[in-house]
Amino acid sequence: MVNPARPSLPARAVQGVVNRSLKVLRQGMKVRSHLRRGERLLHQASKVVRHAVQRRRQAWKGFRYRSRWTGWGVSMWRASSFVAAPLETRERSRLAKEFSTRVAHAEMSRDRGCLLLPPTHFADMPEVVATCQQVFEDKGGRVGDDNATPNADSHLGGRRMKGDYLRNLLSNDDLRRYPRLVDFALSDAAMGMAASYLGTIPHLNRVDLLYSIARENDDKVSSQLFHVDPEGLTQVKFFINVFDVGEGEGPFTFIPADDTARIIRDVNVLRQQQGKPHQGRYLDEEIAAVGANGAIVRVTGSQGSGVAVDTSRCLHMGSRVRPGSFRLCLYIQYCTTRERGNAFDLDRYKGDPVRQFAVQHSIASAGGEVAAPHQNDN
Ligand SMILES: O=C(O)CCC(=O)C(=O)O
Repeated sequence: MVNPARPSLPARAVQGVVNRSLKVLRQGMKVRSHLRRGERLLHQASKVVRHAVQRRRQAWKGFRYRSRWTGWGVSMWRASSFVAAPLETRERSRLAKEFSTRVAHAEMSRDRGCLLLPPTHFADMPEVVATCQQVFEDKGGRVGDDNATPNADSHLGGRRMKGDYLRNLLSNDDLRRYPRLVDFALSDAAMGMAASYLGTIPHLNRVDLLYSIARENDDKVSSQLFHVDPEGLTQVKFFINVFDVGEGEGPFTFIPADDTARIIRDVNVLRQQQGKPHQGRYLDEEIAAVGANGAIVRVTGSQGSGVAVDTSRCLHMGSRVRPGSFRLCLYIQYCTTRERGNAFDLDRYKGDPVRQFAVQHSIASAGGEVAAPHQNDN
């Protein structure tokens, strides 16, 4: 007898297949939602890790920055660099003493952290300036080009910095093509000044041509605002004007080290009173608010004029170029710490212990982008 309530065999078979398919589908959906949840969790976890790393980096940067202005911080950073390479550190400072007493050079003021350089300061400056001008022309730069705006001057290459108002024109290959510029950076008169001030044979970190043009906007960004550089406790940079520089060309502008120490202290107090957070850039209004406008020095002057300045200790800014103008600076950086910079031709200075010390670590950065945090938005 056939049970009328019971479905037929084929119907039951179809039902079974449908039920099993639905079960597989439900399980599939469950797995998918688990996967989705897993993906979300992974995304959240990586966000947390990224933020933690970023916060740590920020805190470390803040600590490094603030500790430099305290007595204990200076001692700590000095000790740590000695511990990292005790023999090399000792040999560098021994050699610096011997070198800077042997060669003729001018002295940067230790208190002020700077020395203004008239165009006649270095005997070989006319030749150095002529080389810089030649390189500029070879790269497509036009002297007397009053259309040097970000759009009109796109014929000039170089690494563009943030805001597109400042470019580094020279590559490592350029420096090999024009060895005169590195030779000048390592000359007795230039290196002697840096070694004597820093008390060590420094690392020659960068030799470049800084090309500054007007920004389309009038607001000030990045290195157009006062700041101190993050590399080491102390360093020396040369900014040499390759063409005449007046106010319109956005001169390199700085505040000597003793005034800087006071200004940073006063602005930090002011910020605390106003409940503002710490930041590495100092606004013109803040400098004015602590009565420091009188301490500002603008490096205007004819071609070949410039400054040797400790940008780790002196607040500085520049490149506030007015429309229709541009500025070209020979830029040389000597560091007491190992930084990412140019890769120089080591063979050229073989057998000369002072120059060898200055360039020996530079090759480690071959092929990499140079670090220029001070010219970026940090
Ligand atoms: O553009 C300038 O003159 C300033 C550059 C600067 O801040 C730097 O190289 O440290």
